[in-house]
Amino acid sequence: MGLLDGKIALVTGVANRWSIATGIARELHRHGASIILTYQGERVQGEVEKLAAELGGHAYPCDVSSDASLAGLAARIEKDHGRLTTLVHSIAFVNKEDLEGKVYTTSRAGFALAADISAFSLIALTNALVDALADGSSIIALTYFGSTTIVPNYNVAGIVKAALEAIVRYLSFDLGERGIRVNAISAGPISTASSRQVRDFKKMLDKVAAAAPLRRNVTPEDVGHTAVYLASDLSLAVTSDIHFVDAGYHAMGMYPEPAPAG
Ligand code: 0WD
Repeated sequence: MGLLDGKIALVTGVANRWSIATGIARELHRHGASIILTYQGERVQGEVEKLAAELGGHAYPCDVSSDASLAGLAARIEKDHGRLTTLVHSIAFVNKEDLEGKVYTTSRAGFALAADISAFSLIALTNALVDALADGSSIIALTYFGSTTIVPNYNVAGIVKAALEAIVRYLSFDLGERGIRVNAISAGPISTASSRQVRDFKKMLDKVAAAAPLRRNVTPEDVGHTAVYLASDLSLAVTSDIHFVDAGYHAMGMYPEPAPAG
């Protein structure tokens, strides 16, 4: 018996095998869930279809910046599956120039784009799929510590993650009467196509591995394990929460001195 037997999970945000969503989809599947993946466009379609085939699942197009695309996804889900029990939002986008320099140089258009794709999309995706979600379902979003703290170079990405976390809380209230839980996983830094856009990302990885209580970085698989818990009936009373999977880094108030050379 798998922990997620009978669950039907829609996982967004797979771009390639390094994506956090890939680790989540693999772990949900390993514990018994049926997997439906979405891909943003033709650029990533092949990789996503490959993973879907490997997991015995399905892959459908969905660009969260398009209402027509979201409606198309909802229609496919209704026709092919009838219902969902798990929805994973693992999507973010910020213009590269807005991940450098000063926050006050962020353009109006750059801010709007980042907010639309990285935060509003959770509202849009939920609205599109709310009728497909069974009572007692679980919605899981991906966030980062730069939402509530200053992480140099994360800039507008952190600002819109703050909005995403607020959306998690408000959605949890809206959907709570149906027993639908809404939580976010705040992952530590992981090397992916998106995160490598952040200047000095490699240094961030090294700092976390040196300073975190567990003295290591985390992996998409680590995030997947927590997603299994949040998707399962073990977390039926857990909602509105930001759940850290960052080797404990968020709890540090001061960082240890680096070991002396030699
Ligand atoms: O250190 C990290 N990697 C962390 C990531 C630490 C903590 C949180 N996160 C978050 C990200 O902010 C994001 O919300 O995890 C989520 C997944 O990010 P990832 O796995 O690091 O990045 P990546 O593999 O690039 O997947 C993000 C995907 C896009 O990938 P590309 O590389 O093609 O931009 O988000 C998808 C797309 O597949 N995406 C969209 N999907 C649908 N519609 C859209 C869109 N308009 N835009 C981007």
